[in-house]
Amino acid sequence: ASRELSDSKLLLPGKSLYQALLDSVTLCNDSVKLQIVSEKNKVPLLVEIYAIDGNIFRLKINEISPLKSRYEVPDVLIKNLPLRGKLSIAQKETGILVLTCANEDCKLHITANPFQIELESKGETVLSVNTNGLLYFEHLQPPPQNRCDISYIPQCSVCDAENQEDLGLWQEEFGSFLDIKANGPSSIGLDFSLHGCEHVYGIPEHAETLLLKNTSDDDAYRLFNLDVYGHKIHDKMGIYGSVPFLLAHKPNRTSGIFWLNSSETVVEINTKAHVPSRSPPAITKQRVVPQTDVRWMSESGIIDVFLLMGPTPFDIFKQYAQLTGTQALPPLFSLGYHQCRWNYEDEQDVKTVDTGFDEHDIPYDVIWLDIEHTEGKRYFTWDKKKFQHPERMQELLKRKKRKLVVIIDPHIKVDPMYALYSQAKKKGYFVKNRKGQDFEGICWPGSSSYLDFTNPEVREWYADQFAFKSYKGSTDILFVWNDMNEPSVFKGAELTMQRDAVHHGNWEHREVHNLYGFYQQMATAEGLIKRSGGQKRPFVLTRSFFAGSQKYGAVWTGDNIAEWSYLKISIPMLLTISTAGISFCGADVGGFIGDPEPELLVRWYQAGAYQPFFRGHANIESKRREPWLFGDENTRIIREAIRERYTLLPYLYSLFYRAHTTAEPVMRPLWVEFPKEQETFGVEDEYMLGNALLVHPVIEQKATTVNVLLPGSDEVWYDFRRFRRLDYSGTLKIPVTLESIPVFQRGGSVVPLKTTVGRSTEWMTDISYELRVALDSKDFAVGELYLDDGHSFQYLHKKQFLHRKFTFHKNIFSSSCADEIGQYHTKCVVERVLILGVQKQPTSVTVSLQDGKDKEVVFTYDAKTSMLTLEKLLLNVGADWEIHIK
Ligand code: NBV
Repeated sequence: ASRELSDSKLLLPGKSLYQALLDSVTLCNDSVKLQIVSEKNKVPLLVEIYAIDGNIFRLKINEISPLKSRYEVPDVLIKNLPLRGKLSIAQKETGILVLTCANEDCKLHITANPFQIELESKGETVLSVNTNGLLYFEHLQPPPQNRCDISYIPQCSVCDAENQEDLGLWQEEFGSFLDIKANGPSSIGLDFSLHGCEHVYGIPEHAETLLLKNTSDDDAYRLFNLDVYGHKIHDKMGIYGSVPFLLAHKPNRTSGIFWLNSSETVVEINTKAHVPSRSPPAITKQRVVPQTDVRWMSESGIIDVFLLMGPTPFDIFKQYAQLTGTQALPPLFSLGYHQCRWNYEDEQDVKTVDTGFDEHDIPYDVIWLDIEHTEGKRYFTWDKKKFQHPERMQELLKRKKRKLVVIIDPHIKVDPMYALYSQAKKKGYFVKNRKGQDFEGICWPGSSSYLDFTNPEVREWYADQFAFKSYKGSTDILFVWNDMNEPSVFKGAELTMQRDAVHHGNWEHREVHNLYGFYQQMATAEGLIKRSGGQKRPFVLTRSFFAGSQKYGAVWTGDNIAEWSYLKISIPMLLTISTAGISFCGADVGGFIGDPEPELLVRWYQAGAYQPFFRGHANIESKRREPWLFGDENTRIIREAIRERYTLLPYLYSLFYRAHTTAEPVMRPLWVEFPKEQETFGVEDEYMLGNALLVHPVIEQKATTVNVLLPGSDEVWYDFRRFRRLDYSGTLKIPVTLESIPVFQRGGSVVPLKTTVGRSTEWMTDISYELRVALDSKDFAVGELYLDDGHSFQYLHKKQFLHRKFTFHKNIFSSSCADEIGQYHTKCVVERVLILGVQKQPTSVTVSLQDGKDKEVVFTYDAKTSMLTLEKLLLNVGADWEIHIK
């Protein structure tokens, strides 16, 4: 961590140095402004408070007149945040100011000395700011005298000797690297107290537990995007991506803190847990109300923080999405299985692997090409020996209704003969070093320069590179993978770009570091949309990400290892990424580095089949591991897992539609669905897929049983495969074999499935549906199905989609329209309905259709499992109908 950040640790909790000048309060149209001043340096800061629609407050703190403007993160927030309207003064006395906002039962108490803010909602203090007095703000100062000696820094006119003695604050050494800070020390920090909370989550990306840990005796969580090959587990140093969003939960409220800053950030957590007290608290002075204090510190920028008031977990997801956007709706194919390795060697290899899937009757949608497919790691090109006819190869895949993904990294080989390089060079599109020359670092192609994606003009130009006429050999089934975009710079300090490199607008790299990958994925996604004339949804996988990356595609967890512990940690990692707004996420199935033993590989496929992004991937040094290479039995079990994934696609796609429209994470921690059940708060070995399925992947070697927590005392759960009703809630020991994927359906839900699978998603368009109805204790169930053409934007522009609702109530199972606006014609039918939890054998089952006609339905009833099966239904999936059970 940078020196300021570690120095600031010396600031221990205490009385804040800052005082609010309540006389300076001004009420504006959309905000309240006031000044605060530090006792120590007397530099006044401007505080702005905004109330944003949907129970969100924004707090901005900046210098009133900085020497230069300080970086404010652009392009992450959705444009035109809906402001809730005026905040008004409810009370103003000496030293205290109370603000209320229209329509909401919210109050802000601002104390002058020390400066603190307390947020109250419906009479409850939810969160307070600067309670530990840790607000700090290094205001910009003129460079010290002796620094003027450095030849390329323009001679400074004003030098404030007093505060400028320490040249070390203006430059730092990292091994052989010298980081010269153009603006000098500029770090910021603030603390928050979350009242009543001892469970906090979020701030990916770390290979860490779901619940954030106390950092008092350990490292703070660091948010700094880095390429960490085989990253360690339980390490807080920070890996490829970062989302500075933290969620806090207690049984009656979820709240959130979104710290909008893209420079290196560290987060300290201090949880004071609930201490049960035998005597009244006043006597024992024991803490009966838990609290978590969170302290954020960033290397530079301004304090710009959003306080999300919930109160439910789903309100928090909506509020966060209101700020940063929702998950892009993925093209359907990208929810299928992806086959990747570094590298599929040549056209013949691609063809053989592709055929292998058919020969072994395993569905898959996409084959991937890693860096070796290019001419000397020049992206947008093909190795002419290995890939002589890329178009022909894609034509072949297209005929099989499959796709190709190729890797495109952000570093560009320094080679005047490489058109992309020479053009970018001429146009000045590379990041510069502090001397104003193109920054050069070592990466795969050798000496490389890095495109400055923070520049909108560069993004536009880059997007144009994906046009079919520019990107030779690309076709409309080719999609993209952005790797190494932390950015990774071999031999760089911490394997990344120097912080004093310079971007568009003269901003130093330190300011924008965590945004680099975000911008590359944005430009790539725009390129893919553009090349299709705005018609087709893109698919872009990125390794580095930031808040808002969900708008541009998918992320994966990078270079994990083929070991059981990495399979295990992938679950909390994906849950954390999901709750931070990025639903489309996955981990390399099998583990990227090393060679998984067959049992581990099988278990990883089973886990991956029930996770949002499902890709097998392997390192260049790893042995080949296509799913059929481990003997018939393992092939059969892997085939089953992948096929299960494909039958589940209607449910998964519907979940993605929900993530896209209402910001509900696809993969969710148990506590999100059971916010009042304390025993769920720390669960990270199982999760909910939507609100209907509980998944507990087997992640232990040679497991013969798993302990599954089935939460909720009035919930009913069913074994998803064996249909058995589990009249039990609490922890259940379930026997497992190598074939088992413990999945449970929640009573009260309807899960839409396909009755069989095809060779890829596109082969499955006309395959009929099965509806899996699981009754709750009141014999009720509800669920939905979303469908559209699977690849275009017509669902948006022309409302070409179907959104159906299925309800089981009073022995009638009905299909109705969930959204009248959507129109989509399909011949596809519901063929089978399985109803789980039917207490007695019906005497008759009839179906009534829209035309008023009734028809008998053939049914079977299994008393042992209480399952009613209705078959050969042939009910159009877009039509209204009712099935009466008597
Ligand atoms: O492009 C090669 C690999 C890629 O396969 C992997 O998925 C990335 O995470 N890439 C990293 C660079 C090399 C890693 C040693």
